[in-house]
Amino acid sequence: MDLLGNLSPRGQMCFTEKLFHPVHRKSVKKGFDFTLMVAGESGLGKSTLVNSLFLTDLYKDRKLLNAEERIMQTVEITKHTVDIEEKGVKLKLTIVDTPGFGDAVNNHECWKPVADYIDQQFEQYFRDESGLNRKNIQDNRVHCCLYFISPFGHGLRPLDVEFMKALHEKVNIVPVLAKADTLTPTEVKRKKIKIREEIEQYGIKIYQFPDCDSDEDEDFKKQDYELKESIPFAVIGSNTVVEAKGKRVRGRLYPWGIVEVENSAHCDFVKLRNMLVRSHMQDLKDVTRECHYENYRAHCIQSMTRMVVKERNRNKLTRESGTDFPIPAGPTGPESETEKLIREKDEELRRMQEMLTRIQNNMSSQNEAF
Ligand SMILES: Nc1nc2c(ncn2[C@@H]2O[C@H](COP(=O)(O)OP(=O)(O)O)[C@@H](O)[C@H]2O)c(=O)[nH]1
Ligand SMILES: [Mg+2]
Repeated sequence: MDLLGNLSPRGQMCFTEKLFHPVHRKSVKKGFDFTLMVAGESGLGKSTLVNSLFLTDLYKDRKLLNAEERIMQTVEITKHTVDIEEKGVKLKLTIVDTPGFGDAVNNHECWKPVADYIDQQFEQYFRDESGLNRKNIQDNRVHCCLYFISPFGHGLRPLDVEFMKALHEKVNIVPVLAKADTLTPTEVKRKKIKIREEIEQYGIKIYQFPDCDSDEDEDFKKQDYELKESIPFAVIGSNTVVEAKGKRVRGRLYPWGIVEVENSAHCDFVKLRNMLVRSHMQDLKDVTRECHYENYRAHCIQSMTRMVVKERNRNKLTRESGTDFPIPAGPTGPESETEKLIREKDEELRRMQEMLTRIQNNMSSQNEAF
């Protein structure tokens, strides 16, 4: 069920099997990597929540923006890494924050920098994977994106729909209902139902928890059902420790009482944390690799192949018609702008062809190994 448990949500190797698998034995020793992104409107408590989730002050050096900067601001992406330990297993967690979204007057395509960031990580991985040194690849692919929904609206806002739809094919989206302490339990319940209905209605593909087997015990089935019904997870964040019933807890102190972040009667914080770093971390990584990254890779290979074929045909045609370009810069004069462009294009084409050959070789050697 957890990082050291035996549950295999999508029917892959269970964890103990993985422990004896050479690759995974190495992972346990070395630790795991996981990249979590937070996105959503500014001021909904994203930075506070990631701090609460991993108990470190990631943002102690942050500077406040002046009015002018707020208006001009585009999405600014920051990355932090924390090392945490779950039952003796090391986890290197990278958090990608998208602080400014929704702050600017013009929010047109405000999801674009976030989508580009995710693509850039895929691109880097794709280059490394098809390159010569494939042994020590740094995996910066984003495994999960917590999308913050405002508790003050009536369900999803148009920007939420646009944002999630722009990302849902690239990353595992887990929606959260922000600042749940501003809502009564009945309101939380109603909002969750409405948001789930709207997600369905607008065709947003959020991360799907894998179904549990029919032969699982009743307790486990109940937990699984409750997890699915928690979507969007109602969360509360706090960076302060307060005293509640003689115990020091992470919470928010109000004139009428204390809201405890880690009290499951107050919000879904613990459920979310367990889901992320225990029960579903491996599945989130598997879906990233098998679905989102695979889509990206297939798309890349397709467009590269198309370009190579097109270029080959063009070269064939020019050769046949005998109107070949005088490409190389001769010793007689400097290279013209057009010649430079053609040369650069040819070089890129050559690199792509090499990359395609390497990918094909890798694929055939992998196939032979099985
Ligand atoms: N009521 C309430 N306020 C919160 C919560 N989390 C954060 N805040 C407050 O909301 C403000 C914005 O928080 P911040 O984490 O900077 O939001 P971000 O812009 O989404 O990163 C701060 O004043 C926080 O103290 C919460 O769960 N409930
Ligand atoms: Mg922030």
